[in-house]
Amino acid sequence: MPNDKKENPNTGHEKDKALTISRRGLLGGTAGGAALAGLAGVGGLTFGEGGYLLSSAQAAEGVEGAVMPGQLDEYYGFWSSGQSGEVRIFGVPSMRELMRIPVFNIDGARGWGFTNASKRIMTEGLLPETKEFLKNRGGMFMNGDLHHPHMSFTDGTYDGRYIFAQDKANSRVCRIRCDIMRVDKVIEVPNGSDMHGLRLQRYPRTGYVFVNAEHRVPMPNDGSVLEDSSKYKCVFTAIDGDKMEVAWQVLVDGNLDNCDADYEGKYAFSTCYNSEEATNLAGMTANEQDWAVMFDIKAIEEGVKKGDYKVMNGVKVLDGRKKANSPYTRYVPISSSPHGCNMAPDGIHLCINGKLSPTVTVIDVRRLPDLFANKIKPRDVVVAEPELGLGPLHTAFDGKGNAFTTLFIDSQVAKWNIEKAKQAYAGKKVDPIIEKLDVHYQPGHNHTSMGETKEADGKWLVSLNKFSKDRFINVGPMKPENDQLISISGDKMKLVHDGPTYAEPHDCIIVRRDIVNPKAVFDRDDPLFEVERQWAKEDGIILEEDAKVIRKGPNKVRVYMYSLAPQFGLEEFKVKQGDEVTIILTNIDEVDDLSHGFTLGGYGIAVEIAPQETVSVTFTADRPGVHWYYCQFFCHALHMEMRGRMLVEPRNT
Ligand code: RUQ
Ligand code: CUA
Repeated sequence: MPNDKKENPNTGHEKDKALTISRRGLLGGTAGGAALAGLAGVGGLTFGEGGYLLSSAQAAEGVEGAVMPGQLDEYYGFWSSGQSGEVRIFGVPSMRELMRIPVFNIDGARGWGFTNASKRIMTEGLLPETKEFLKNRGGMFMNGDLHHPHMSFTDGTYDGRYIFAQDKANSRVCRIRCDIMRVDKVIEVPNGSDMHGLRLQRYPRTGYVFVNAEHRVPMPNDGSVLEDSSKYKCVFTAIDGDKMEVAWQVLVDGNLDNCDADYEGKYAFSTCYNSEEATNLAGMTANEQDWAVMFDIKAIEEGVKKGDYKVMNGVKVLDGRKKANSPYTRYVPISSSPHGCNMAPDGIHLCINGKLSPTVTVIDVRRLPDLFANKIKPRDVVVAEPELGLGPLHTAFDGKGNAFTTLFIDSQVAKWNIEKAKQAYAGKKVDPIIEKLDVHYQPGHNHTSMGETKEADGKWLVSLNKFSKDRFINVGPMKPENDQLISISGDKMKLVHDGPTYAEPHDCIIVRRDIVNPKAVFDRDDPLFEVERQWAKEDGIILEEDAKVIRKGPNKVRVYMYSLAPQFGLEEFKVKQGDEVTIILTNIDEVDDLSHGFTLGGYGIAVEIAPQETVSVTFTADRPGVHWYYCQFFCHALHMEMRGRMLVEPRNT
């Protein structure tokens, strides 16, 4: 029964016991600390040396790396946010949410979806027909469904350049620059519907961004087909991550779900359900077996070179369907409806998570050349298939030969050993399962520190749980998800932290902090504001010094100003009713953390201007009168005074 409440030692009265410890005990320094040692590890509340109450971290006994207030985390976590459409930056192991990166959403705090740069980024990569569709809808999608954020690789490990993620709702893929933690590219992927699984080429570098169209749609999707399922198609897409253009697509049978790639740059893989190619639930789950699709990257590149493709919507599409008998794909039968697809850091073992089957199927990717050469049968690539529990969705790795699989229905994580699972598959009497730990509740993805790289370090495991139920005080019918942090460095898994999250992290990555080195202030020549630099050049303006209104025509003005705490370059300016006004703002403060904002009252406009950044925003001044603009980020003792007036003069006076 899903959603059953689990009896767990980490909940309930144990916590209350911790709460009844007297304040004197807390203040009692070492003695108190020693007295409390017996309680350590029993709940979210534990005590560090000197009796500090550690509410935000894993101070449980024996767990290294407690993060005290003022201390910095060892890892960056990049969390998806599902329907919220953004990427969130967490500190791990403290599990503190540090920042949000707006991506497919509109963010009124930051001006994402308001500034000219963000509007350009969100729209320029859309397909022509989508642009047409959005014409009378504000020109932009207002929502997204971001599931899978992953960092670019070089030679099998994270390189700190980019994060790529997809949007299932409107079939897009974005790229985030890690040097400034902003999106710089968004493209819509043609010929497929609802981009879901996304993983990256690991070797020699990223390279390709692999993304799966989840839902099969008629091709062409012009409204003439509903019932004829033979016209419904599904594509696997490779995007060139440097150019942010689709490199090629491969037609496949079934519904693609999740994907991954090997450590040698030779193969990519996808789980696939709905081999029935049905359009309703009963149909989709009718077959006992679905499959995982293996893609031969080199063969596909050869095929592209030889011209073995059709161009559809400007993209080269190769035929990798079963009946095409192509050199591009092989279909490995897997029990009905596999979901997660996770490559182990050993570069050998690919784990296909059963979802409706209690098993994880382990494929040895070294056997793939023989499979593609037709020397062995598809199932011959399987080297283990341990039965772990109900609802295996995703698997993470510690880099020491162990795997951690989420069991959605059992509300558990199962730790198991890959080598032992292989022995059991070969007929030996060994149990590959090492330990199971309750999580709260219904885990989807999980992820280990550096776990999808060759530098997997086996320290932390995050379980992204879909339900929180009784873990927090009731906040109404809609409750947060619950992300739990588990220490995996010892012999036993140890749950050390609950982290409530807003809708809805699906996937996350945990990256060593030395790999990620964002800037504290912008470089003045950042490409993000190249357009504004061009305008300034054209208008003879020095962005860092000038505060001026430049009339560009009878109905068009550009207003240049800088911001320097606690003042804008212009305390007032005049425009005419009906003018198209572009305000170009440059924050000349150079101090770390000194962002300003520009909110224009009654005009629905708000933007953020980070130190040394230039942003612009364009609107029509169709409301006459005096309109105050003010800085909405508290920046100075005189922050409230950081404001000015826009006078919009009526047109016919
Ligand atoms: S999927 S809960 Cu959207 Cu990554 Cu598996
Ligand atoms: Cu600038 Cu507040």
